[in-house]
Amino acid sequence: MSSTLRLSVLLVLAACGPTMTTTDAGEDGGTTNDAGSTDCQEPYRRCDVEFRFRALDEQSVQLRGNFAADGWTVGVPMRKEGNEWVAHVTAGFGSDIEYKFLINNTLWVTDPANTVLSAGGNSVRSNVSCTAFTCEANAPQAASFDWRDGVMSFVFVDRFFDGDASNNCTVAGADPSGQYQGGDWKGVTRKINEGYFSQLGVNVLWLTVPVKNATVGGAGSDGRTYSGYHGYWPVSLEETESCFGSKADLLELVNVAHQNGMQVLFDFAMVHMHSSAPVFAQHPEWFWPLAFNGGQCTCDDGSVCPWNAQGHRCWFTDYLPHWNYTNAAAREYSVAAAVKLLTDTGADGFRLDAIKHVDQSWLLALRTEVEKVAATRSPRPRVYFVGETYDFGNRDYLKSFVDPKTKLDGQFDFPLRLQVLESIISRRAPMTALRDFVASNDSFYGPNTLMSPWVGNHDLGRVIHMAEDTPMWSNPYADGKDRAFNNPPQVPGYKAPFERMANAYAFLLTSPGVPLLYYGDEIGLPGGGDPDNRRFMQWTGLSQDQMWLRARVGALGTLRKQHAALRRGKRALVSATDDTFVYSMSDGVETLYVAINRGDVEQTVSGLPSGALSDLLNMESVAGPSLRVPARSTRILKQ
Ligand SMILES: [Ca+2]
Repeated sequence: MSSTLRLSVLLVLAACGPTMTTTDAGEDGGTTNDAGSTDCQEPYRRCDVEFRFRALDEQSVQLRGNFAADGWTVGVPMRKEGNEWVAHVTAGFGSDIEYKFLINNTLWVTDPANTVLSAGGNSVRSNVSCTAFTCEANAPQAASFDWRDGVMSFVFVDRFFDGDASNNCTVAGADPSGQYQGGDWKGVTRKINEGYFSQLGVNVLWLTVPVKNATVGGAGSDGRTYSGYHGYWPVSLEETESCFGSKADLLELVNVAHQNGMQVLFDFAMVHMHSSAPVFAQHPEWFWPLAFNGGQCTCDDGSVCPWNAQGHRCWFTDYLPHWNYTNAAAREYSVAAAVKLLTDTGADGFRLDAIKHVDQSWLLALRTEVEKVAATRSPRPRVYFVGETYDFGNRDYLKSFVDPKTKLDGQFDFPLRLQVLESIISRRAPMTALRDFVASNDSFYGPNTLMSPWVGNHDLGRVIHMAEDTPMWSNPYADGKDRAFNNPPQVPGYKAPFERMANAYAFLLTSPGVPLLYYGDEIGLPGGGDPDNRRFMQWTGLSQDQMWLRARVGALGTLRKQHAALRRGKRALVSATDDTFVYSMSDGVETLYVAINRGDVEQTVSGLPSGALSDLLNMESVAGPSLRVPARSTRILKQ
């Protein structure tokens, strides 16, 4: 660049200070126990990044940026080498560095040798990479499973497949919908062997709680009697659930999963025990006193608050004593049991139920103890913890539990779920709203976090009904209870809801994180709220539309598996309208484009590369920069 042009750049930019970003300010210098180690997964690699600035007659030049917590305020002094100023910083693999040069402590300038600018006007180096690197402390080794590649299915064991009728349980008086229905670990193992999950691209199984539950009935809030088929009424943290088979059956499931390249997460219910649990009789002081008061609880500050508040000191109902983990002995007992469950079975992590209702000391202790075990394994694994914090709006609150080094790797992304539901499935918000949301959400939870994007789970009405021409529930938070027993919904008899579900999966399976498929949602399994949303899995008699959706989910899962950019890449926004959203996913090696039309008529989308494009999902040849996307469909495009 000529000095004349350089001068004009200086003049234009001289008045501009740095644009501070609200995103995470980066790592704090890479203090490591194993500094210099060169065997770790990409997200844990740290690269040396060099910056150069052509020297004229500056007295001093500093590099300022988001590469350190104080990078914008302190920065790094650059050293003069010949006719250039030079500085080095350390940055995480795959990170983006925003920066400016500060000249003579007065002039802020962007990098004249770099044309890439952030929206706020800083220079940007995207997707930092390197071949020589150091590893963060306690990093998972490269040969272990990279959780960025995970696609999760929530397998509701009792409701999935009955592989052994001899273990079936019955609880006297339970309503049929809340009764054990015979599904078991042998049934899951059989479906792994049959390739059911791999055909969907699923390689992570979240299994319902595997420990022994009470085999007595319990009153639900609706007055009906339920069994512990869901696993959330543990009586022992050491014994496994005999209604789901023997412990050997569980070990076999984990082994077969691993042989098939799959990971296993156990649901862990650490909020409470069932009141018939021996540990409650032996150590009543390990539990908060019963403070259930018509749904009211005693919160941390001593005030009365509802169960669903952020309190830790309330029983969910009067037969579920709530652990008091401020008691160290109680905490150590529960954490030790959780760790033993992993070490006994070889499972790969936990889905942590209702994490907001336990004292965070429990979570910190669990991470500490699990990492001690991980350090003894070769290759050292990443033990994945995904939490459930039932909050659709407060991302800061969800984030307060997330830190892969000390707490959760991620949470189910409730706020994103709301936006996917509103924009793609029930179509009450424009696609531009989804675009605006992901613009900040993709990096919101910080480096190395892995959230789980989803649309359906076991606490809400089946999502296929929100995709009907007229959504069954107008409230996006609806629990669907009004249709759980009264007039339970049937499978829709027309294709549009299945196409809208496929669009939602197209989004989820081309987004960062560990996407979740709730069992049965891949066939649009119908159902109202709990317990109707937990119907036994339908294996036969599927409609044409159900089979179409299952095949479509499988095609999307396969594309995600084949193209690292779709699972490990970064999203860039291309274009959006009320009905369409186009974005790219790029991992620095490959770029794919995802074009979603949620509307009921064909739409033309713009902003794509010019020339021939291959639609990998529909196996069609099309051409950019503008192209047509049929009603309620998605194209996944490659140049
Ligand atoms: Ca069975």
